[in-house]
This record gives sequence, structure tokens and C-alpha cells, in this order.
Amino acid sequence: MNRIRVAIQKSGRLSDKSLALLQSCGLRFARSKDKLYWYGKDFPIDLLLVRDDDIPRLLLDGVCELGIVGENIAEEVMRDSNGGEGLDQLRKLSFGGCRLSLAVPEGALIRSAADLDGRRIATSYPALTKSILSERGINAETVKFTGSVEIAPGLGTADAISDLVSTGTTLRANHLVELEVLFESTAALYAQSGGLSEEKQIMLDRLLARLDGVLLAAESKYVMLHAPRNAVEEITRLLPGAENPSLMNLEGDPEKVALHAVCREAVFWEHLEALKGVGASAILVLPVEKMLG
Ligand code: PRT
Ligand code: ZN
Repeated sequence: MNRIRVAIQKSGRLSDKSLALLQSCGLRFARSKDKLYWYGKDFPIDLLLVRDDDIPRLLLDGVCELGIVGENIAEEVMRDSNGGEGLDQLRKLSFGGCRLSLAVPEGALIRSAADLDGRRIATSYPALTKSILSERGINAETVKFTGSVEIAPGLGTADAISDLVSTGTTLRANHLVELEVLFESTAALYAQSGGLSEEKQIMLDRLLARLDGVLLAAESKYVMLHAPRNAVEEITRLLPGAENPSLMNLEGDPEKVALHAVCREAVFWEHLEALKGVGASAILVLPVEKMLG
């Protein structure tokens, strides 16, 4: 069957953004009644909605060609059962950011990762935790928890935890202090290593070209402003990541031009203030929806 299946998280932190990203690449889906399998309408690309933990396995088993999942989970599965291999990261995405950190109870005598040698660490990511620590010569025992890892030290089951952190609120609420970051993670698009059939590869390349356009557009801004003719060079230099701008005459004002440019980097207030400082006026910054090079 020449269709591509993409596994995404059914409900959780990555669900909405994974779906929105695929939709922004022009994919539309007919939702099935059980809501687990969504059929691609215009493109031969279908969705499978599953628990995030199942996504790497679905790729490794060839059930799905693509999957969007946290690097934390992809790395855990690869290091646990595949010698650290088996999946190719095609694109790193800008959402789902978090870190896998070691944490210990407030007031504990453990001050660094090295102090955990020979101790017990509770975690949902035993393979990832163990392999990162052993790369540093630290041999700790891991105790696998599938949820609520933060309660383990209080129960006396472990000396420390290795868990995902974003704001740190959960750690603080459980009187734990972050000791060290082991692994930084975001969501990413993965495929099984080893390649696809020629036809599927053509579809994938087309999807990736659109995805790159969406990812690039997300960082880009379209800037329009009025500039004194003699300040055009200086203004172009101040625009972050801009290529050659377009210049247009301003009716009734021979001293000034309208300048339009695409900035491929974030445009901050500081940039606008600097532009104003060299004579720019009527500055407009617009989002870019799609981009194709
Ligand atoms: O049901 P399913 O298995 O699909 O979902 P899940 O409950 O296992 O996963 P979900 O939706 O919670 O997380 C999916 C992915 O989001 C993770 O695999 C990470 O890649 C990413 N992510 C980003 C996070 C966090 N941020 C995060 N903060 N995953 C979990 N957390 C936990 C954290 O461990 C803590 O317990 O959220 C809690 C709040 O964090 P703080 O630091 O803000 O308090
Ligand atoms: Zn999960």
C-alpha cells in the first residue's frame, strides 16, 4: 500500500501541536469514529493516534513510517532495546521542550551526579539515565516507575530521581532539588532507519519540503518601513537575517523610500528601536505563513 502512516500522540502535551504542524503542511484528514486512525484526504498520508510511549516501537516494527515523539522517549527505547539505534531523527521540532534531570530530596548529602555511584535512582527513563551516567563512569541502580516518580525518595525506594522537568514546580512541590541536567529534549519527527520504498520516499521528500517551509516561516517576519534614501544601507544591516530588500518610491516624498524585507531571524523591540534610531518610520512587522525557497 503506497500510503504513509504517521504516529502522533493521541492526547497529551504533544497532541495539538503535532496535529497543527501536519495541518500547516496542507494535510487534511477524515476522522474515523474510534478516532484512532485518521485517513489522509488529499495526500496519501494517514494518522495513527496512540500513546506517546508506543510510537518508537510502531516505527521499529514498521507499522508506521513516521512518528512525532519526544527525543526522551525515542532515545529511551533505542538505548533500551536497540543498542542506541534504529530510528532516524528527520527534523527536530520547536515544541515539547523539557529536560531529564537528576533531583534529590532537599538537604540530602548528595551534591552531584558522582555522589550517586552505587545508589538507587527512580525513573521512567532507566536506559537513558543509566547510559548517560555510565558514559561518565557513574554506576547507579535504576528503579523503574511509570508515573509519579517524584514520590519515590519519600517512600524510601530511591535516593534520587531522574525525571522530566519543565518549570520545576513538581520538584519544588515534592521538596526535591534539581541536581544536574542529563538530557535536553524536544519533540522530533522520526522514521525507521533504513529507508523507504522509492514511491514512499518521494512522498516523504515532498512532506519534508513543506515542513521545512513551515518551520522556516515560523521564525521569519516580513518587515515594511519607510526609510530616508541615505539610510537604506544602514537599515538593511540592522534587519536581522534579511536578504536584499525591495525598495519602492513613496508618492510625494522624494527623500524617502518604502522598504520591504523578509527577516529569517526573530525581530525584537530592540531591533525596531535601532531602526527608528537611524531614521526608519511607519515600521510594520508581519508574520509569514508559508515559505517555499
Ligand atoms: O498518555 P501518554 O502516554 O501518551 O502521555 P504521557 O502522559 O506519557 O505524556 P505527556 O503528554 O505528559 O508528555 C509527552 C511528552 O511531552 C514527554 O514525553 C516529553 O517529551 C514532553 N514534555 C514536555 C513533558 C514535560 N514537558 C513535562 N513537564 N513531559 C512530562 N512533563 C512532566 C514532568 O515530569 C512533571 O511531572 O510534567 C510535570 C510538570 O512539570 P513541571 O516541571 O512544569 O512541574
Ligand atoms: Zn506516555
